[in-house]
Amino acid sequence: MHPYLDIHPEVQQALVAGQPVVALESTIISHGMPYPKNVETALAVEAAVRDTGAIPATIAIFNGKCYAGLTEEQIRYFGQAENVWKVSLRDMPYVLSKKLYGATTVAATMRIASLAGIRVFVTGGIGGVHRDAANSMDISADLTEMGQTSVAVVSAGVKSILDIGLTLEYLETKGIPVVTYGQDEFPSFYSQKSGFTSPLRLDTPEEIAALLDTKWKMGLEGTVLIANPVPADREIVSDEMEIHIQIALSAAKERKITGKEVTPFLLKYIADHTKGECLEANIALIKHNAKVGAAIAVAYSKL
Ligand code: PSU
Ligand code: MN
Repeated sequence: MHPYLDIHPEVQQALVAGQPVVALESTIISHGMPYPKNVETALAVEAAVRDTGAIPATIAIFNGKCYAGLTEEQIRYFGQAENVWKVSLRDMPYVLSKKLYGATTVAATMRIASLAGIRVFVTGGIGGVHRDAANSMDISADLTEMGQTSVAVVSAGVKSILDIGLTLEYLETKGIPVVTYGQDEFPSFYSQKSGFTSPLRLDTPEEIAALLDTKWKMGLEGTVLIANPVPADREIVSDEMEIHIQIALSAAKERKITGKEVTPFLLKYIADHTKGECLEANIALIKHNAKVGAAIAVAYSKL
């Protein structure tokens, strides 16, 4: 076992037996959603993974170790504690060596999932190329990590707080296949539409599992981004979202928010100013992603 890794016994057992396991991130719990909805959602997402026949492994850092698989009590802690770091790759050595509490982003969760031998990871939204990145150079470490670590990422597409077009260009540069599940258009998190055609489309978990298997057997390291559109009855149309996003972006600029604070600030600002419908969409889409991701993990485990 890796000296900085602690795998939950149930997860370890599943991995040894070749059973499907789905990794889940913790930044969404500690920094992406308000309490108590964050804890309810994290537990519901784990349940959705189980219902679909896979074992969930929520990933976080504490006690100087990376944990793959948390207890309910630990998830509750991460949902309420004030002292939890948002940990991307850059923060990992500091938070580990100082034995602090760290909630892992997409990038850090992928790296830990990979160390543990987990091949499928489910989240809500990934980080990407920010609007105005030409000036701010704000490009999430999620994208560079996705170029090198071989863990599939299931998300609801790319949130339009980011520049979706530039994010798709960056994914292409990194050699990352982008597959939309069941439709031609790439989704934009709250909305099924984004105005961009998805580079690829597949309609079944089995076809996606075959793509993963082929990619990795070819020695093509890195992720496949699987974009799963938000359920139709929870969708918020892009024009309506754009108004909220513009206001949130101006607020961030006015308050001189920079670096790792940008994404959590925008997410919280939008959630606080939209009377809960964005939060409800967020919860619905991540549960939906959990089901699709678990079905992909099940199909992949049979290959
Ligand atoms: N987008 C969301 N919800 C989230 C995040 C992004 O819709 O919770 C979180 C994820 O953990 C993602 C991180 O990995 O924000 C990206 O942060 P940054 O942009 O600082 O790399
Ligand atoms: Mn950033």
